[in-house]
Amino acid sequence: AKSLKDTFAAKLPEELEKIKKLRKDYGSKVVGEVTLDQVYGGARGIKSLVWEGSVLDSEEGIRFRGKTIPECQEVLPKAEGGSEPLPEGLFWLLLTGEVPSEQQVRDLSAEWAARSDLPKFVEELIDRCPSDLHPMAQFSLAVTALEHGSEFAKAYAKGINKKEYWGYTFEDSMNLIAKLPNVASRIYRNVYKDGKVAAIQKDKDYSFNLANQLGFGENKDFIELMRLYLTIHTDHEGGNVSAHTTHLVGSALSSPYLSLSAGLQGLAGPLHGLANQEVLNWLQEMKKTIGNDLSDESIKKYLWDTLHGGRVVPGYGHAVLRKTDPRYVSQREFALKHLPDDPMFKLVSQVYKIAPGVLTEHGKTKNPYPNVDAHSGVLLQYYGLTEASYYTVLFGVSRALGVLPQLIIDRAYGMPIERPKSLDSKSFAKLVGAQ
Ligand code: NMX
Ligand code: MLT
Repeated sequence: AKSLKDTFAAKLPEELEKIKKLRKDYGSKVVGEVTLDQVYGGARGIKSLVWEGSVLDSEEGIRFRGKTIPECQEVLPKAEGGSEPLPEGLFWLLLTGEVPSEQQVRDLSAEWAARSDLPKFVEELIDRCPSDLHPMAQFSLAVTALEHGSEFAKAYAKGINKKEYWGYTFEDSMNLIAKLPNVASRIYRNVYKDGKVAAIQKDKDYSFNLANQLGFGENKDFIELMRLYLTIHTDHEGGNVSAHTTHLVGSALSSPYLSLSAGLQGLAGPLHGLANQEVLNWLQEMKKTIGNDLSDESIKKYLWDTLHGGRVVPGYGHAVLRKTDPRYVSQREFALKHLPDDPMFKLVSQVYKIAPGVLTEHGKTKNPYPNVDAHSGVLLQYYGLTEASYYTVLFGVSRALGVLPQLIIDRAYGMPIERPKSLDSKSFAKLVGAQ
C-alpha cells in the first residue's frame, strides 16, 4: 500500500498549483473587515488563518476534511472487532484529505510502534519530576526535550533547500507522535501508580498501546474509548489556543517538538484543555456540597452559586460553537451504550438538562451549551482512570495528531513567519476617529 508520505507528496504539486492560481486570480479580494471590538475581543471571528484539516461551523460543529464525526466513525478503518475509528486513520485524513485503506492504517500503526522508543535521558527527565509537578508541565517538558532528536533542526543547521522542509517536518512529526504513548504513560505511572510502564506492543494499534501502558489493557471498552477519544480531540480548526500556538511557533521554523510543546502549554490553561479536569472536580465538589439529594433544584442552585462566585461553569460555552458540541454528543452516545447507569454519567446528563437554561438566564455567555470537556472525564473515571489532573495529557496526545499535520502542510506551502500588526490604544482611538 502507498505510504502516507508518498500519498502526501503525490498530491502536493496539485495543491500548490491550486493555491497559486487562487492567489493570482483573487489575491486582492477582501475576505472580511475588522471592528474595534474584535481587536479588543480576542480576535474572535477574524478570518486570518489557513487550516486545511478541519473547519468549525458554529451551529453544526467540527468537520474533519469535510466529514462530520459520525461520518468519520462510519468511514475510517476500525480495529479488528472494534467499532470506533482508529485515530491513525484520522491523522491520515487530516494530512492528505483522503480516507486511508485498512492496510494503510495498519501500516501506520506499525510505523508509529516502531518509532516509539524514548531516549534514556528523556525517561530520566520524566522520572526526576516531582509528582506534584502538574502532568501537563511534565508533558510539555518531555516534548521539549525530545527536540534533541529533531531531524528538521539538524538538517536546517546544515543548510537545506526550503522545498525539503516539509519532509523533515513529516519525519519529526511521525517520531514525535510515535513517542507520545511512552511519554504520557510514564507520567501517569510515575505520578499515580508504581512507576512501571509496559512495553509498546509492535503489532498493536496506537490506542491499544496507550491504554495498555496506562494500565487498562485488559479492558476492551476502555481501549475503544481511547480510540474514540483520540479521534475526536485531534483538531478544532486553527484558531484555538493549542492549534494556533503550534502554528505560530512553527512559523518561526522552530521544530515540531518545540512547536507542539508550546501548543501543549496553551492546552494546559483552564479556559482551554484543562477544562476537562475542572469539570470532574466541579461535579465532585457538587456532590460533596449537595449530598445525595441531587434534585434539579439543588443542581440549579449550585450552578447559580458557581456563577455568583464569579466563576465559569466548566465545560460550558465556546468561542465559536453556538450549539451542543458534536464531540459532547459522540461521548454521550458512547456512555449510553457502555455505561448508561453510571451515577456520574447520570449527573452529567442532569446538568445538561439544567445548565443551558441557567446560563441563558444569567445572560453573559454567547453559548449556553456543553463543549467536549463537559463529558470526557466522566467516561475516564468510569473505567478507573479517576485522576482528573491527568486528563488534559490525553487531550494533548490527541491534539498532536491534529496540529502536526497542519505544521507539515505549513512547511509544504512555504507559509511565512506569522506576524500580525498591533497598535497601542491611542493609535486605535485615532484610527476610529475618537475625539
Ligand atoms: N460560565 C460562566 N460564564 C461564562 C461561561 C461559562 N461556562 N462561558 C462564557 N462565560 C462568560 C465569559 O466569561 C464572558 O464574561 P465577561 O463578559 O465577564 O468576560 C462572557 O460570558 C462572554 O463570553 P463568551 O463570548 O460567551 O465566551 P468566550 O468566547 O470569551 O470564551 C470559553 C469561551 C470557552 C473560554 C468560555 O465559554 C468559558 O470560559 N467556558 C468555561 C471553560 C471551558 O469549558 N473551556 C473549554 C473550552 C473547550 N476546550 O477544550 O478548549
Ligand atoms: C478546542 O478543541 O480547541 C476547543 O474546543 C477550543 C476551541 O475550539 O476554541
